[in-house]
Amino acid sequence: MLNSLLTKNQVADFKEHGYAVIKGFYDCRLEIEPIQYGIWKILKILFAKYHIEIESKEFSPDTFDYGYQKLITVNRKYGGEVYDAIKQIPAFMRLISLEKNDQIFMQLRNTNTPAIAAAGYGIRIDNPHEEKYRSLWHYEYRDQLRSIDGIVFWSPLVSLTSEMGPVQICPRSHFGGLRRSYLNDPDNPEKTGAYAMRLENEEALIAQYGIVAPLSEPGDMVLIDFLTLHSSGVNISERSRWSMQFRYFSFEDPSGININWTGCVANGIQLKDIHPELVID
Ligand SMILES: O=C(O)CCC(=O)C(=O)O
Ligand SMILES: [Fe+2]
Repeated sequence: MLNSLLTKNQVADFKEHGYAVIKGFYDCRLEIEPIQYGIWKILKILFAKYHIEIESKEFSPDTFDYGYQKLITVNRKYGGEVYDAIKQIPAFMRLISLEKNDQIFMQLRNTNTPAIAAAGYGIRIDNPHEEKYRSLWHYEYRDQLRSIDGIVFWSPLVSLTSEMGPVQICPRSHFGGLRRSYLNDPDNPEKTGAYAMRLENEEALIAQYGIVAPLSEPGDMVLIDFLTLHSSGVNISERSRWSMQFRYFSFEDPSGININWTGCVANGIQLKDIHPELVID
């Protein structure tokens, strides 16, 4: 028997729009703060390691990233070290595998075989005015594979403002199915690998569906269907946009069984090896 965590309306809303915002899904004090605290401690270690003078401040969930802007101003590479480290915080791994995530996935996909995409989880740090790692328009299956019936779980660690460039979503675009992409993006030569892929007819698709960019705060969760078009907004604020993402899919959908639930970038696999028909070279 499946527990129903979402209301009928929330389920219908997700199915109709290809995304949904669930307010207050996580308990900030019990489930989110330990992650923010873990980041705060890692930052302290790096400030000491690199002799960066930061006024010492008690931990507070609102300012857990205090000093991070200074750290990356000294050397942007230190930001990469933070990025690689923080996905290994135990409290983050616990959040990913909370039973209520399984339950919400089972309810939305009407399945009892949920899976968590291996290496498909992390904590993004979208720095102000930085283009290189910004995600261009994509649908998640293209970049993650595993199975078409997947869902992205996206949850912020800071209260988002529109200046921070919240994720942009094309409502109802999941009805359009699998779409083709160019491998390279001549407009963004600094982007490489999966970051460089560019959706075919991107401009026309965005015009067709329109864009929403829901604001959310710690504890909230944005669910995004694996076929829904979405991209990173542009962060024009003064603070980095810290957000967690992980992906669930089901073991029983034929699309996943057919490709042995293989991952894409995370498995060192290229989209064209699995779906040559989706790639324009
Ligand atoms: O947070 C972002 O800017 C992009 C997120 C995204 O594409 C995802 O979580 O799948
Ligand atoms: Fe995505």
